[in-house]
Amino acid sequence: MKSTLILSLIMSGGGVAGWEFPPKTDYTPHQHPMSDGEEDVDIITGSQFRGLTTFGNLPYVNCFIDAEAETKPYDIAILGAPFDTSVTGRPGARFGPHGIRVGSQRLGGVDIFSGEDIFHNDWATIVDCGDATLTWLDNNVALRQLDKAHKVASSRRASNTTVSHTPRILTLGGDHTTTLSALRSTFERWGAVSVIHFDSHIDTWRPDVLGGGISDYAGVNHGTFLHIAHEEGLIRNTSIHAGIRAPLLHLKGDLKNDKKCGFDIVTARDLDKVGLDGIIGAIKKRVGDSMVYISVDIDVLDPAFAPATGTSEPGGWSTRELLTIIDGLRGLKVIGADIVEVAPVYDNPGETTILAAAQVGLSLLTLMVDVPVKSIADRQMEKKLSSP
Ligand SMILES: *[C@@H]1O[C@H](CO)[C@@H](O)[C@H](O)[C@H]1NC(C)=O
Ligand SMILES: *[C@@H]1O[C@H](CO)[C@@H](O)[C@H](O)[C@H]1NC(C)=O
Ligand SMILES: [Mn+2]
Repeated sequence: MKSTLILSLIMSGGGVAGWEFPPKTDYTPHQHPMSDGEEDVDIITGSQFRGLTTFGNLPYVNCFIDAEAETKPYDIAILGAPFDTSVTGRPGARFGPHGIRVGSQRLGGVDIFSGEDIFHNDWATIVDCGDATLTWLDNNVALRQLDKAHKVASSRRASNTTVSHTPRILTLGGDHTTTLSALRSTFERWGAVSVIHFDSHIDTWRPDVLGGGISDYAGVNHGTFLHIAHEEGLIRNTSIHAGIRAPLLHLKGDLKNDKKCGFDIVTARDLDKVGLDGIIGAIKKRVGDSMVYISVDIDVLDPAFAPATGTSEPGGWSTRELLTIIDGLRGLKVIGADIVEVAPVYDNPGETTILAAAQVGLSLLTLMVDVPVKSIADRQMEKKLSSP
């Protein structure tokens, strides 16, 4: 206990402006027995409710300040993207990162299904970078800020360089437009990847079909970002949507365009026909052994399980079904992921949506810890080392 305190004092004395969250690396949800002496009264460890609210009580690192990020390297980082001004339905997802962190406070311990304790794994340092600074007045500027936040956070030298030099990021949205910035960044680090897109909507609408009729500015939104990602060459034509059920704007045009963007579709009701293993199998078959980015729009869940979102569509999957499907994707090379469209103001007193979103986050982190992935930088470095 004492050594942790001293270490944190040394670390916070590095001349970095600003303030420091309490160290939480020794986090454990268990209560410790204490003796009567003042010396032994524990005010550092042993509570899931202490300190300020990071994802799963992970340590906070300001990944955007060089002096701080360079002294506290990480392999996987949580990054909040508080942005919701490109939505077609209810706003409110700018508070998603905060909500998901609140829902994550009791995460941790040994997973009863896998036997793993992901926050105490044997190689990866996982941290919470806090939120990117995003203006709420201009979407173009905000996306440029988010592009940069992703590029900077993923450019840091990783903690365990024997595994990879490139940290991976789990983003907490934000409306779904925020995924575009993540994909621009992953393209630089890993190249074009397959996208596994959990959503009730296809989100590949052409900007001139959805919003672009009004202005170019309006054409960049949470229903067109996957089309833009395709046009920018960021994603492979081995991508797949899962959980689709929302209406289309044009039956033939939308589906043809969706295929052109590289997507195949698993609908919400396919689950009734092929079962969970069938869905998992279809996703795995589609992406093959390519590198994947997993994007989870919380509206893939039925509104009964995730009322707190902007464009709810009845008839979706349950939380348990979604978790089983994501956990079934073990073995895939996940280079990044996100959970988006969580708008906590519509949640209920039981916090149904933010608890589900946090649990999905844990499953995504588990996929990332389970399978390390070599980045372009890693391959270049290996090449340099092997050539005389
Ligand atoms: C780095 O990862 C390797 C491979 O998983 C592991 O053996 C090693 O203990 C890790 N190093 C640290 C400092 O965690
Ligand atoms: C997918 O892309 C590859 C090259 O990246 C190309 O060879 C293939 O024809 C494409 N498939 C479809 C269906 O567009
Ligand atoms: Mn979406």
